[in-house]
Amino acid sequence: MSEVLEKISEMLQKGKRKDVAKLCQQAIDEGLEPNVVLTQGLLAGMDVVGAKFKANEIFVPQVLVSARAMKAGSEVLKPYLSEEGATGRGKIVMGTVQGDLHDIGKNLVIMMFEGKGFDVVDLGVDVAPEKFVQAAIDENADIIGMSALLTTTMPMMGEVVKAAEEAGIRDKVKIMVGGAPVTQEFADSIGADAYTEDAPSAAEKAVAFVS
Ligand code: B1M
Repeated sequence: MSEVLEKISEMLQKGKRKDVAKLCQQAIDEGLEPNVVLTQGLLAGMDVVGAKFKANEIFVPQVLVSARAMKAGSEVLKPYLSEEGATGRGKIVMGTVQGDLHDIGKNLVIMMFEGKGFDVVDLGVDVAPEKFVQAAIDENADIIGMSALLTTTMPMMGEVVKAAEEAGIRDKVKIMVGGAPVTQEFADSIGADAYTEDAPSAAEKAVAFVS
């Protein structure tokens, strides 16, 4: 692997926000693909952070500084991940489900949606089912996108599907779900229209829905 990618991963693990941002720009300037910088630099570092967190080798404060470094790096990559001139593809309301505060994946997915020319309304984290549905109505959205990182909050995705049915908008919006613990099987069980494993495939799927 390229040295700069290893360095990005390492600095992300250490939570060195400014270094991560600088190295991401350096990687781009060296001609590396933005997607490669994202997956093999930033996300590779975040994987290590996740494994250490699980093993109780690091704790919430360290994870938070790494999360901030991830954000700083993503911001640098954002313009390079966008497709030139892509606009007006459709509208997406997107958020992390109720009870869940993880937003790194959500933000990445939003970045990819925007890169494909979608207009995205970011509802933030800890979003109640009614809020997703009301926003979809108010914004006349084509798609509701949800992210969940906790096994305990995944069921809220099913509540959003139910709320959309009750509000009479289920046939007007596509519902997309994702996040580390979410699976295709789970998405099928709650009646979502799509599950995708990562942010780029979420954006591809969204394009397919509005095409
Ligand atoms: Co949390 N956390 N966390 N955490 N955290 C996990 C999720 C955990 C797996 C860690 C572990 O134990 N190994 C574990 C969950 C266990 C479980 O549910 N079974 C966990 C826990 C337990 C907790 C707390 C309860 C810890 C505590 O307080 N004791 C707490 C819960 C707070 C809450 O939400 N109520 C908590 C808190 C936190 C921090 C605040 C410290 C921080 C979040 C900071 C932030 O988001 N701003 C944090 C982090 C960073 C993690 C890990 C380490 C990394 C998550 C991440 O950002 N990954 C995580 C470990 C892990 O996942 N391996 C962990 C990178 C991100 C890009 O991936 O979000 O999966 P992800 O997104 C991917 C895909 O999933 C997909 O695209 C992205 C990549 O392309 N995707 C979609 C995401 N959304 C999509 C939507 C789509 C399509 C694709 O369509 C719409």
